[in-house]
Amino acid sequence: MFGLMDVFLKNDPLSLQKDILDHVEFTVAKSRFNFDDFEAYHALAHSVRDRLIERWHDTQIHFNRKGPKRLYFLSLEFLMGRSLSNTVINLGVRDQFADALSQLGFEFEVLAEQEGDACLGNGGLARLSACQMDSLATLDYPAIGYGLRYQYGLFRQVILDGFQHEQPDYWLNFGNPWEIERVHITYPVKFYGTVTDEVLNKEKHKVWVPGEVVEAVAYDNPIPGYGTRNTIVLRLWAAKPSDQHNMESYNTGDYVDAVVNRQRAESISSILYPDDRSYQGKELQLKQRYFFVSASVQDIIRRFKDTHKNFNEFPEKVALQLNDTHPSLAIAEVMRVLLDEEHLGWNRAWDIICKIFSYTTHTVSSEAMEKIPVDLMGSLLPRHLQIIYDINFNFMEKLKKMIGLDYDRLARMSIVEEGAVKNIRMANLSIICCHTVNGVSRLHLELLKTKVFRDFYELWPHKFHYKTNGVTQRRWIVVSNPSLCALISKWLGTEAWIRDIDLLIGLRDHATNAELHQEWKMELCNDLMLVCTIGNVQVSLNAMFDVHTKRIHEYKRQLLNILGIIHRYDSIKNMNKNDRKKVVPRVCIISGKAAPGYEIAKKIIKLCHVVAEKINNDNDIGDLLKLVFIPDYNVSVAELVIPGADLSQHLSTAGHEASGTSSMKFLMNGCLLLATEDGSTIEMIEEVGRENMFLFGASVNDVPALREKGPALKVPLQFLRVVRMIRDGHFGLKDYFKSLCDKIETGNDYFLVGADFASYLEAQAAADKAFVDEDRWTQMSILCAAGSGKFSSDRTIQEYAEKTWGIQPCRCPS
Ligand code: 26V
Repeated sequence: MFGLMDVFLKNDPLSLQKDILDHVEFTVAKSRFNFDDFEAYHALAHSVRDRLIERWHDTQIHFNRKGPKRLYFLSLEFLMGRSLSNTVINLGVRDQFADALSQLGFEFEVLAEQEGDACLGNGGLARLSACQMDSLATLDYPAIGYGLRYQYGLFRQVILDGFQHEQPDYWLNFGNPWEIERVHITYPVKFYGTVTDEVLNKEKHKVWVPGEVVEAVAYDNPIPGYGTRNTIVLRLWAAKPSDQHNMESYNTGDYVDAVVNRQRAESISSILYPDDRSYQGKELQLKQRYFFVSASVQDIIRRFKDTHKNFNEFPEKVALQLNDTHPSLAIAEVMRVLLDEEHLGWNRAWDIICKIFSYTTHTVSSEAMEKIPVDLMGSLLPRHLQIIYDINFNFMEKLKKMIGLDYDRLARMSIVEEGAVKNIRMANLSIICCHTVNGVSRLHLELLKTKVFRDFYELWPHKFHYKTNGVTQRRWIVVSNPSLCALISKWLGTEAWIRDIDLLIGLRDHATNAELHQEWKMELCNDLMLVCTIGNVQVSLNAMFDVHTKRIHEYKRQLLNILGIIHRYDSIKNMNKNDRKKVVPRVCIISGKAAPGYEIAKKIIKLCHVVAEKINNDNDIGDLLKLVFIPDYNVSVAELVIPGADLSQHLSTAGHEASGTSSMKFLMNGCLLLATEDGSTIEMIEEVGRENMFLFGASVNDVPALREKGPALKVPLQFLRVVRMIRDGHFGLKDYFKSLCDKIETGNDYFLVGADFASYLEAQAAADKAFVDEDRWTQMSILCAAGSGKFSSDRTIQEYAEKTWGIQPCRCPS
């Protein structure tokens, strides 16, 4: 007999081998005497999943017994990447599985390569959600993540003749061993229809009679913590046709048409929108959001009602976090359920709303704030539109009493934007209804307070805070850079930093130690892996590996990097033999996707390719300079590139990057940063010291004045020269690149590429100089890793838990 908390599955080599072979035979349905790497990966993944499920059940039982306040993290995007290596490391069974596999004749790393990435998100915001889930689990917080189970993840980027093409990412093709389909956890989600007044127990109530109902099915993805038994869940919703609600069509219409129509329901969760700049007001996109929000809210309320008779305790048991405004319909949805289904009455429902929601914004500009056309909302979600109007009416009345009849300000702060097309401003709705609004770095909060949300900040200063982003050291050091992980543990004399990142600072004590320098340099030299993947381009191992990887955006200024590379190329060409001997060889790596409709970003990708073509084939340049574009940047590519980088670039025009998180991953891995003083970089300067970074460019306070200057702005001659080279067709396609060159023409250069060029080149020269002095470079690298502790998502999550969500750890006994 097993006791309740006994461990069910054993992790000795024989048990593991048997489990894997069982899964080969019965899950994958291949003979245990004959299976390939891919089949072995699936069997392995299922054996790991069994262990995850066991822990997750135990965690659920524990949470249910203790009944803590829970955090519900609502995000439309999660960029999880691969799961296998991360899971076995967090479960603490990596070596056991690797041994068991090697006795079966397989290599763990080879099987891990079989897994595809789960790319259910665009960029920074989505990867941040994934890091935060890891920290929530590791820190034992009772949390659940909610999202959408897209059938098509972010498009695959294919480069043909230097141009980006998009291909669908049908990632579920071969099955997904990391999810558990919950056929019995389903909720109906309503759309369209009309709202009527009905009298119930002598009270008037609104009744929403929908025009369409779609079923949401739960798919659970367990997320294990590290160094704890706690395993939480990311619950993703998939759409399927509703059996209960759409029967009528069979009686009236053509049977075959009716079935085909039913299938259309599934399209709601079929595709991730690939634009990370703007919401286009598309009906399907709004449907998707409400679908996810409604299913999540029903699930949350069902869980609460399992143990509570009324809603008095709701705010003590529930914290709802909105990851940007994308899930902000949840506010109107909770309000609707409390009013129309639970009959709580406006004041009581509103009181609850104001206590449970918090919101984090991930953008800096007001143009990027989401708006939903009133007409669209009124047709798809008629009851929600009424509720939002009521919230706005109450707010406006209150506001008039507070600020008087300042109509401009009232109009700016209204949830409803008047104009040719009336819109609902989702950020205003969120600020008005949430108890806390968080920015993602200190500078970001400053910009919110003084610019984008100024009116609201003046009204409610207490609502506005910031939690500087962080990333998980489990994935970004332990999983992706095992040799650095071992080195750090050796020198700190403990592995405890994997849960307690503050210990990393201990590396500072050894920053000048010759023995550590030796080992650290060896570690930095593991570029070899990277070189192998760079493929066709021959690169020198002595070169500086200079990496610039992120979504392609004008504000992220990949163009500045490419112009710098052209300048370097041009300078080398004009050098004599002796001077060339002093050049530090460089391998420049650029990687990132452009939104499919973002023309300028796509031109930047093509420019990168034509410049690479020219430089890499110029024998006169040889090893001194190479430029490589790695296609299809995703989490797995990042895991490969980040540990191998010597220098990484973060070039956003100051004031445009809310935080930036890739810089944190590079920093932890001892990679030096060449960066503008933007987003979280400002806080990095405080942690690692200005002298250990290569900083350049206009500061956020300089930017407006520089823009003001327009055509009078001074730009260096080198800048004019490299732009001229492109214009003159030095790299071909001069007509095609004309619009790109026009964008950085003096007077038109919104992102200040020309204004920052001279200072960019100086920072590059400083990096070259530091690289030649190996001891200095190594010391800087050690100090970067040592000072990176603040940028762990463990710190971020702890701050959110204590200051925003009011939740406590709830640790499952092991
Ligand atoms: C906007 C929209 C508009 C509606 C359609 C879907 C969508 C998706 C993304 C966005 C804005 C991009 C949000 C984002 O990823 N922001 C990044 O968030 C990071 C994490 O906080 C932060 O480090 C980056 O600076 C910020 O750009």
